[in-house]
Amino acid sequence: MVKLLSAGALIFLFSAPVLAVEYQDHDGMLMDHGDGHLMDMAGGMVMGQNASTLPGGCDSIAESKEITVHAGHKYAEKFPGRMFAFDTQEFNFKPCTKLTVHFINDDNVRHQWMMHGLPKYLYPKGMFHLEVSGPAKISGTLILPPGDKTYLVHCDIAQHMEKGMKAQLKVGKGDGDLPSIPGVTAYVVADDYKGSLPTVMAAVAAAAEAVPAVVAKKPASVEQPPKEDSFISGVTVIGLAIGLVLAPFLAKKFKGMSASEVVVTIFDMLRTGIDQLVKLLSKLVKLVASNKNKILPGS
Ligand SMILES: [Cu+2]
Repeated sequence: MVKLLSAGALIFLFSAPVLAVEYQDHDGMLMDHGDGHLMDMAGGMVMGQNASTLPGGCDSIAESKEITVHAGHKYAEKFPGRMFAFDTQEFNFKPCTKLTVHFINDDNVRHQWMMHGLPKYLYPKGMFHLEVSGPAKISGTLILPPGDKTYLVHCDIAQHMEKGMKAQLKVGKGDGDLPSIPGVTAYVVADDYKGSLPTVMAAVAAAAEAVPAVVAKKPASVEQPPKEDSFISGVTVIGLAIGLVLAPFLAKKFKGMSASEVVVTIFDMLRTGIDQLVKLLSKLVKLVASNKNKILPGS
């Protein structure tokens, strides 16, 4: 019983660190480099931080809001074909809102919460930007401009936006919707889900069956009486066997032909065989390529 208990305690002790994800908290570690640019040595970064300067057209801060946004692979699972996502794809705030974003990166790679289109006199390059290598938390504050406008929020790490890490933030009523926001607007480049996995597998199996039949024609053309060859590989044996089987058929076909006619016929058959093989293979490649997304889980 004591053994059992201690074993249980050991399992618990060893599993606890695995179960609990340690998030590195960058708030309080950041150094202010001026112009709203904060950084730390652990790779946390805030750009466009602005907690006090009112954008032109705002008489006062309309309201103060705090949001927590998660970023990670697991949030993309509900969007077929996507790899990364935020846990929220659409945000809406009143003009002149003071917004604090707590950004939590759940992945073990780098992610960003990058907002574009802000007034450049207040936000360098028109951006407000949180960035951190996960798993980690980082926070930043900005004051949203007045007016109805839709802002793009994305992760700018190569291919992360294209793979789904994209959202829109509407100030006021916004000014329309952005394309390819997962779950919100249609993808600009839509994935092809017409074929199902069983169809693809059946096609692959059929093609695989057809290929050896075509290949078999090649040994037929080099059909020769068995040679006194000391080196007999498996391929040689198979080739000879096929040749022997096809010999009567070829003998009939070549009956009455001159030697040159036989050679021409053999080359013709070879060419047809290779042509068919190439056609089949390209068909197979096209089929597999156009349906490769189907093999992803959850689709
Ligand atoms: Cu990312």
